[in-house]
Amino acid sequence: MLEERIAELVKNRYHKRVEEASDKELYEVLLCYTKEELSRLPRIEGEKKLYYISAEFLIGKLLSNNLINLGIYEEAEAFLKSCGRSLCAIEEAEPEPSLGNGGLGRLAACFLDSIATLGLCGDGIGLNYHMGLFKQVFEEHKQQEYPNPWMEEESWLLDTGVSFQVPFRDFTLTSRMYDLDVSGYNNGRNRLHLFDVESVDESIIEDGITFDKTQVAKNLTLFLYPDDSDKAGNLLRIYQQYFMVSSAAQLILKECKDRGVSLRKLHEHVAIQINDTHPSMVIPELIRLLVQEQIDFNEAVEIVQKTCAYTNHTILAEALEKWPLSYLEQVAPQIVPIIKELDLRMKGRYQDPKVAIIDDQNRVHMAHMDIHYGYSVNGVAALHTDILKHSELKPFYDIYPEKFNNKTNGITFRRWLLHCNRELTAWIEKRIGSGFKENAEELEGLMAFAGDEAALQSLLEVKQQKKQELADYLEKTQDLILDPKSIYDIQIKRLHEYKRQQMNALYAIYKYLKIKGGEKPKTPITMIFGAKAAPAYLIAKDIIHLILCLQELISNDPEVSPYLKVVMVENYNVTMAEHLIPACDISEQISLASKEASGTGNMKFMLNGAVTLGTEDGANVEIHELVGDDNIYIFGASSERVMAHYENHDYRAADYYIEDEEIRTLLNFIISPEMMKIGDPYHLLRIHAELIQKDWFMTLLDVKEYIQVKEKAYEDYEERLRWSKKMLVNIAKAGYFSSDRTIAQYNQDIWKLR
Ligand code: GL4
Repeated sequence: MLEERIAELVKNRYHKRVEEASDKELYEVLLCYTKEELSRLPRIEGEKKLYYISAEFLIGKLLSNNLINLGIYEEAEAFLKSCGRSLCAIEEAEPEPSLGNGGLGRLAACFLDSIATLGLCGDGIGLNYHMGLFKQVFEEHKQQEYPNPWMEEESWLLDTGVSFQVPFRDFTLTSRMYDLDVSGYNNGRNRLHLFDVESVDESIIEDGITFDKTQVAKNLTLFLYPDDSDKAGNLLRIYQQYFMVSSAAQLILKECKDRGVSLRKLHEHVAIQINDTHPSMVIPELIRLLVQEQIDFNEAVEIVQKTCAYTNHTILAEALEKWPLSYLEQVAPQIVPIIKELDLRMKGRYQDPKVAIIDDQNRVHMAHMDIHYGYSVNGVAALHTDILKHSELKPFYDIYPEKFNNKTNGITFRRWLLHCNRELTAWIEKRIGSGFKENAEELEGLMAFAGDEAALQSLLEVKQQKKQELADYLEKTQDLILDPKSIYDIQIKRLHEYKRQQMNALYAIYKYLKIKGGEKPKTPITMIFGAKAAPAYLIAKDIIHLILCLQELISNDPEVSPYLKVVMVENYNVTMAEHLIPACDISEQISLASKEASGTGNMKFMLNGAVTLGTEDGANVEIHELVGDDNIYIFGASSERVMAHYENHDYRAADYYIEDEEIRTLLNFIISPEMMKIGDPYHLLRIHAELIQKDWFMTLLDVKEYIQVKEKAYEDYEERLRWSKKMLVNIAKAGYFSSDRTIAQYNQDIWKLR
């Protein structure tokens, strides 16, 4: 069936045999075939339906993922192989939809996979950005940004023909709904609805990724907003958000009507998850639409309150959206009186200005609206939820303790193990059978092999193979040469000061100087970075510059380069992560404690047998608890200590610089003659000054312990079988971080879908 249909499609479309078609042609045929198969899956139905609204769905490439979930990957691979073709090579032809910035967007994609896999009736709702997150190119050791289109003539999108009128102050736009089928693993399907405007005009893109921000009808869905944790407020963002939630609210009410559900009982048939505050305007918008449906205002508020649940993903102040009321008035004045009324009601009840929706500067605190007018508030890891309850959102927790709950993040094992690491999957299957594919907790069964030398030895061989594959891939795609015999130490994530790539760069300087001084590591070290910086985040771009200069300096130094290599991969994205993670030995999770809400890369690495080097932050805390002290490298100041420093304003980076000679040496190397020759003095001087004078995320507080603990990890790496046991324990304990577990908990505690 599969064989005949694929051969037929190749023949009809290209008048060729499978053997003769190009990889691109075969990709298009597989796309078409897979879409047909997806459409045959039953839609998941239910009395109650979840709508997961998110401004980002970082879905990544979809072909393999769908083939796996449909249960036909092996068959397709074998057939193609029999024609002399490689499914991996064909996959390369698929463009990656990068419709998200980082963890938050990727989490939404993992969740959709798990919702369908668990057979829960739930669709995603977002925006159909024409350009995914910008394409990153390095020019003169600096990041440059270019547009990143992903929609080709043929894509996974299905035009539903469904459309809605979205009223703005100065004009009305028609939204059009495009769908992606979301397959569950051996289960039915849900959908991701992506709304678009027909009038979008890609020709208004000027130099790089700049465009006329005022032409809203032409730019509304043109770009994904390229900021992750620091989101500068602006009107376009509000246009996007209102467009998304108005379309969402109209769709939800339409589907209820189609199902014959009384809107007065909306909450019995619908749960809406608000993913961070980007979709928060769905609250006033739904109230507005319910009132239009002749429902009394008070009742509308109550209905919405029982329908909406909010997830917080960060405590970074700059990421907590606060829109000036005047901006909202300019974009969607119809929801302003509703927001004002919601605010007044709460001001009547609670005098504490910290819980006001509209503050004394007339800014609307979106999260506050979500908490007052939703029924659930969750954080994304145990530590993060504790910080929300007892510090960031304490005044709210005091009012509504029952609304607060934790949902530690998770990842889909279909993509982050079965797809990206087939060798490890086979290794596991050989030892504990295939049950772990349905029930991730079964990975625990691997603990029985912790003392099995043959198993540990072959686990090392799997890792070695993945390291070789990464080296081949990077050589082919980026002209980078890696030594597969070296330790792969990897830090991949968005570039942000709180994630502290700069601290890792200081380690590179430390090691460089040691090697120069004659202390050579037993096993060579490869430090791999991958990160995009928000285009307007200058210090983050300086850190990229620093890393790229170190890369060049070290690779041109014959004394050092056999022992140390620094590489920064260009345009880090989901596809690149799928190559890097299986090959990793040491996973860098070194954020300043309290700042990384959860992290999800940490989970992907662990699942693939990397050992974490990290702070007690986000989900690292839970990883530490699960694997125990022997199987993780922990360092750094505690979140309590860090928060106390912020509270007391008593962290002074300059003191460390002045008092500690070693720290001074490392920092001053940034502006040494050899670095200044390679790099741009303006940027190197700026990052140097920043680290001494501000260092807002306390690099210098932790850097020495970091170096010490990292050295210990490298030393332990030498004992190969003992190291392999650490790898095994990490894999065995990773089951908890399956997004299937996370979603089951969301459903049990929040959505209650069945
Ligand atoms: C983030 C957090 O920074 C990250 O720790 C978390 O894992 C992710 C998903 O919950 O959400 N918050 C924002 S904003 N961007 C993220 O990636």
